[in-house]
Amino acid sequence: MNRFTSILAISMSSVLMIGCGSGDGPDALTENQKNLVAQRIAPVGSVTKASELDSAAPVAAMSTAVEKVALSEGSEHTVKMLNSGDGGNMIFEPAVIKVSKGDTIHFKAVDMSHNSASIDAFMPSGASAWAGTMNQDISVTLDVEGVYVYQCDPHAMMAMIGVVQVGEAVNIDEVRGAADQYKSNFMMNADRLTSYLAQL
Ligand SMILES: [Cu+2]
Repeated sequence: MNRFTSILAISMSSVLMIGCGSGDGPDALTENQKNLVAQRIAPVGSVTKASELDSAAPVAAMSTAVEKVALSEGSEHTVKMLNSGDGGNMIFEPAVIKVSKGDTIHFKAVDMSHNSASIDAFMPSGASAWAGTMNQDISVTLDVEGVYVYQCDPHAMMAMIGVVQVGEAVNIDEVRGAADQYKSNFMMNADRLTSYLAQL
């Protein structure tokens, strides 16, 4: 802006000098006239470069994009198995849930052709696996703290998966590491697991 202003000032004053055409040198303008000129060529407002506009906005948007899931009240929680939900097709709802140690999750077979099954790579050590029967509800009590990722077996390739955090996310690093590999199994909704984990 300083540079811009001085270039403008120089070019404006040369024009004025030429325009006066008196040839009398610097004394051609009175003090009052010089002040008037100075006021006229003073820049109005401020200049923002396009490059400055580009850099700031997207960073701010990204940092607020992910909404974290809050701890669910009570000790019993329901997760629906759906053909279609708010988050897409072939989906658990809610797909991400935070509960307390010892809580029970009831997986409800609202729509047909789904189940809920734990995945060995996505459980805290010492936790028990589960594998629900197709088209049937299953209740799972989670006594070991950590992050669990489970799936619907027939729709695993469509990323019909869900995430439960029990207590503290003690195994989150292992889960994130395994998720990077596991994503390659998904033929559809490939970013679901990453976005679910980001909500913890
Ligand atoms: Cu399914």
